[in-house]
Amino acid sequence: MTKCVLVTGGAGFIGSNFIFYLLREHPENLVVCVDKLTYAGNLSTLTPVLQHPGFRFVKLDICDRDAVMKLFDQERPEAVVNFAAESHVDRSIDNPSVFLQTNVIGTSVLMDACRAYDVARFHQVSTDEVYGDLPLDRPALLFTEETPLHASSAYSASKAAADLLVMAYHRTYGLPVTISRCSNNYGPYQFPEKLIPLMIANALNDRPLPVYGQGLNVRDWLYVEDHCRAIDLILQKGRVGEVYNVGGHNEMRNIDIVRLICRELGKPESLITYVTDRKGHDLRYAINPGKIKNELGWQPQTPFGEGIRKTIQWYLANRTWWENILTGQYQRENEDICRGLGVS
Ligand code: NAD
Ligand code: TDX
Repeated sequence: MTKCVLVTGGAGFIGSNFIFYLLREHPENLVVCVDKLTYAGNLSTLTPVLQHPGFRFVKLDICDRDAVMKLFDQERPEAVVNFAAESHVDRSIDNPSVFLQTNVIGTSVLMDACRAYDVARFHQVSTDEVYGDLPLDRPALLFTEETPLHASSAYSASKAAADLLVMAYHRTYGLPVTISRCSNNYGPYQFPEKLIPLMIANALNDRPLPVYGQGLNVRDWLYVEDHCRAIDLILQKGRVGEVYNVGGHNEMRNIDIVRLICRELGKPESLITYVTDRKGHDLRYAINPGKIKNELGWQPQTPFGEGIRKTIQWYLANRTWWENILTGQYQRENEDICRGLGVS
């Protein structure tokens, strides 16, 4: 029987990778992608599936209550996976309010619709950033699901607020929810404002590589497809009302990532430019993925060395994709594709 899965934020980085994953692994599903097409939404990413019979695109703001209710009435989804968010920490430092609107209010609107239409599962795609940061000099310390929420930026505070709301809807209304908190993702289709694609794009254009502070901050990197598989497993087998941390024990200092990108691209390290540090910059993130491993049998499948080479190759082979972002052409293409689909 066809199962309708509503995926929000599917024109973004992880959401689009998740849609490809779902259509490949569960061809029986109908996937409805809901996206507002903010600056981070790129419909050209979804070109390979736009004509797929099991796929439909809807341009919609998850904060628009009437439109969300109408869509749920039409589609009657069985599961909702919420990727839609403002996702860039630096932007949240400049302008927190849109983060609160989409990440908190948008999540509550979606959950109200899930309640009204008896959706069997609401999955919230959260982040390890809700736990705050870890010190650099205590490598044995890792985030577990019991680590207290302790957000540092407006981005992570808005994601933490959303997580609290999700658990409150579960307790108060019995909404069948799950939450995943993943570490930093990398891979194809990541917007070139985030560390890895920004450094690849700048290096290929022989532009400076802006490293914040001394580049000693540590992130725990996971190939995007491993994250997609974790979410799918949680949807299939995860326990309702539970949080699952997702991460691959792959901690790297920013400077080492940037140096590796220079090496792989044959570019000089003299491109590296140390710039003013991010305000409130989290020192280190590191996930203990024991729960998802023990309960659901999840393990990352792509070692970092392989994933970063695949990612660099992808950016080399898909230069038009990211150059259209740098020139702004992708937003005109979004309008053209919407017109072609009859979507306003
Ligand atoms: P992204 O910025 O690439 O994509 C976000 C998508 O959401 C875009 O397509 C955008 O148009 C859409 N969107 C934004 N506001 C919307 C709204 N009001 N209504 C409908 N659509 C809207 O983000 P990403 O990196 O793919 O992250 C996806 C999710 O995963 C986010 O919730 C983020 O917090 C979480 N996450 C990301 C990472 C990471 O490393 N990128 C790690 C852990 C968790
Ligand atoms: O130009 C840069 N120079 C630099 O040194 C950029 C963009 C980043 N950095 C540093 C800041 C961080 O220490 O690199 C690290 C990674 O930065 P981002 O790519 O902006 O990611 P981060 O802030 O760690 O947050 C990411 O992971 C968790 C995602 O953007 C979030 O959406 C996710 O929740």
